Order: sequence, then structure tokens, then C-alpha cells
Amino acid sequence: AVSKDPTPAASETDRRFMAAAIRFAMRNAGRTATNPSVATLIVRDDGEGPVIVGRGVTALGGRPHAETVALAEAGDRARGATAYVTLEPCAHHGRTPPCAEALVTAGVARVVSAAADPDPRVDGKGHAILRAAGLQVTPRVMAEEAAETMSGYLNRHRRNRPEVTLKLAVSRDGKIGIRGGGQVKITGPVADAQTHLVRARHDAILVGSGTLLEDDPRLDCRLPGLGDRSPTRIVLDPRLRTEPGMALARTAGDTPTLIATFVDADPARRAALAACGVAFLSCETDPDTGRIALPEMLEDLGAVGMSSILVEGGAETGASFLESDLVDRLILVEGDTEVGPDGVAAPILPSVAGQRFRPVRSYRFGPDHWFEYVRRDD
Ligand code: AOF
Ligand code: ZN
Repeated sequence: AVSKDPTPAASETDRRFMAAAIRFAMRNAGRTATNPSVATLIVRDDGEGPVIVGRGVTALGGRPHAETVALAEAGDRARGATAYVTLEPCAHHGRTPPCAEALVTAGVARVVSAAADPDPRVDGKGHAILRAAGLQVTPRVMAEEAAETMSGYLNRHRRNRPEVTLKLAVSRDGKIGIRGGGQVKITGPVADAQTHLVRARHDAILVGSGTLLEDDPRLDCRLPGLGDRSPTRIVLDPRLRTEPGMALARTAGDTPTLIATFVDADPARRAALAACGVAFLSCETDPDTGRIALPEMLEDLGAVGMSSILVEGGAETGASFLESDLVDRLILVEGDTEVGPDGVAAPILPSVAGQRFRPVRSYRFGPDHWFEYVRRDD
């Protein structure tokens, strides 16, 4: 007797539905921490071609999981169906029983999955539960594309720290701002809207205290359709120069705000800011530079479940992440403006970024050029 192949190859149809699931997963990207945003499609074929009978994406805040939502929608029609999941179904008991068990109970016949789950509570155990119950499992279908949708989550498990994206708007003459502060407009409205979308997909936005003191920014993101959740705002402020009257402190009751500072920073200032709702992260000093020790700080942020941080300014902050080799992704937006001799030089330019980073995509937004890169070793 020939036993059934436990790992049937992926078909063109499989890839088509997985691609749809991966796009669907983006819907809640950045809003499911500490969980990744995962999508599930339940597909059945009653002889007239495959039909989606249930779909789910990880809910805001991380629960319920995608499978739970999709199975509820499919109901009885899940029996004998194929489930497309962008991440291996979980194997642990959380607020609900494991998703792998739920798929078995619902009578799903086959599971096609994309990314492997590095969470030690899962890590192969989800697929094992499915196989032990007699389901067919086809793993690693479009794994790379799925990994893109949860790169922060995967990074946190791999490197034990959040993924760091450095984003800089650079003028035609290589400047990111003007000395002494004051806002200079480098990019146009389309690129700026895209920046807000990128912010929304991160757990936190980080700036140095210099940027804060010069610009007094709010660093929130208000985009129609995305609700009113803004990522945590983090300020690198070793000597605690942030003042309680600044926009960031005044809005700390609405948007989580975290100041990374030295342990011995001014206790009175600290108390005043804490009264506004600001939280603190006590940091170690890098013995070489006298600055905040970034690897340790990131490890602490990873330990509280942060998966992705967008570093947005200024030049010195960007340079210190680059020098410490902590930049996993780089976004450079080249505007069609000139700042002139009073400008602050960008810590990295589009013309040389390709030497250190691998270009992955680029767009044109009106007059601006948007370039995205990832680490060479990824
Ligand atoms: C799934 N489907 O949609 C997601 C999964 O805190 P908990 O109990 O929600 O568990 C978090 C873990 O669940 C997370 O580390 C990852 O392993 C998995 N995420 N799993 O089956 C989903 N978001
Ligand atoms: Zn689950």
C-alpha cells in the first residue's frame, strides 16, 4: 500500500490563495502587538472551483487569533476544506485552546502554511499536532513574502530585540534639516502620508532629545481609517532635557510615551514628567561614547514585547544606530528641495546606502523618491 504523502507540494492555486492571505495579514500590521498580524483563509472546492468560506486576521491587540475568526465564519463549511495560514498555527493554550487543535476539531483536511513560528511554545509543534491528527500539511509556501508582514516579530525572536527601521527625509543636497532647528519641508504630502502609514505599522517611534527640543513634535499618527491608536513614542534623552510643557509630555496621557534616560537623571524633572504620564527606561552608559548603550536599551524594549521601532531623527540619533550596526531596515526619502549650507548633513545618503544595505523597493511619490533597504545579511 502506498501511504498518503504527508507533505504534498504547493500548487499554483495554493500560491494564489497564500498571496491573498499575505495581503490580508497587512490589514492589522502594527496593531496586534505583541502578536504578529496573521491571516487565515478557509477554502473549499465542491467541484466548481475553490471558494473562500472563512477569513480571519489576528484581532487588534493580538487576540483572537486569525484561525479562530476564520473558522467561526466558515462554520460547518470548514469540514474537508483547506486552511491557508501565514504563520504556523499555535500549539499553546492561551485565552483559547491552540489553533492547531481548533483546525483539527473543525474537520479541516489540509493546512498550507507560510512562515514557521519561532515562539518556543509553537516552533514546529503546531504542524506536528496537525500531522498527528491526519491532516495534510504543506509548510513554507511563500515563506519570504509572509515573513515581510511580520518581520518585527520574527526579528524579536531571532535577535532578542525589536527590529529597527531608520527613516530619513533627505534633500537633494543631502541634508535632513537646518542647523538650530525650525522645520524645513523636505518631502511633499504624498510621501508624508506614506510616512504616517509606516508609523502606524510600528510599535514605537523613536527620536533623540535634540529633535524634540528643536521641533517640539507630537509624533503621533492620525490616518483616516486606522483608528486613533498611535505607536509608543520613545525619546533618547540621556540627560533628561525634555520639559513637562512640551507637546509630547502634554499628550502623554493619550499616547504612550517613554523616555530613555540615564539612571541618575534629574529626579525632580523625572517626577514632573511622570506626573504627566511619561514612563521611563533607565539606561546604561556606553563606555566608549558616553551615550546611551543602545543594544541593552533595545534588549529591554524587546523584553516588554516591542517588535518594531521606527527611528525618525535626528542626524546624531540616526548616526548612532548606524554606527552600532543596529539598523535592520532603512527608508530614505529623497525630496526635490535644497536646504543649502546651513543644513544638517544626513548620516547616510541614497547614493551610498546600497553599499551597506540591500535595496528592496522604491516608489515615486509626486516629486519625491522613496527608497527601502534591508540589512545585507537578511
Ligand atoms: C496563531 N494565529 O493569529 C497568531 C499567532 O499571547 P497569545 O496566547 O496570543 O500567543 C502569542 C503567540 O501566538 C505568538 O507568539 C505566536 O506564537 C502566536 N501567534 N498564532 O495561531 C495567530 N497571531
Ligand atoms: Zn493561535
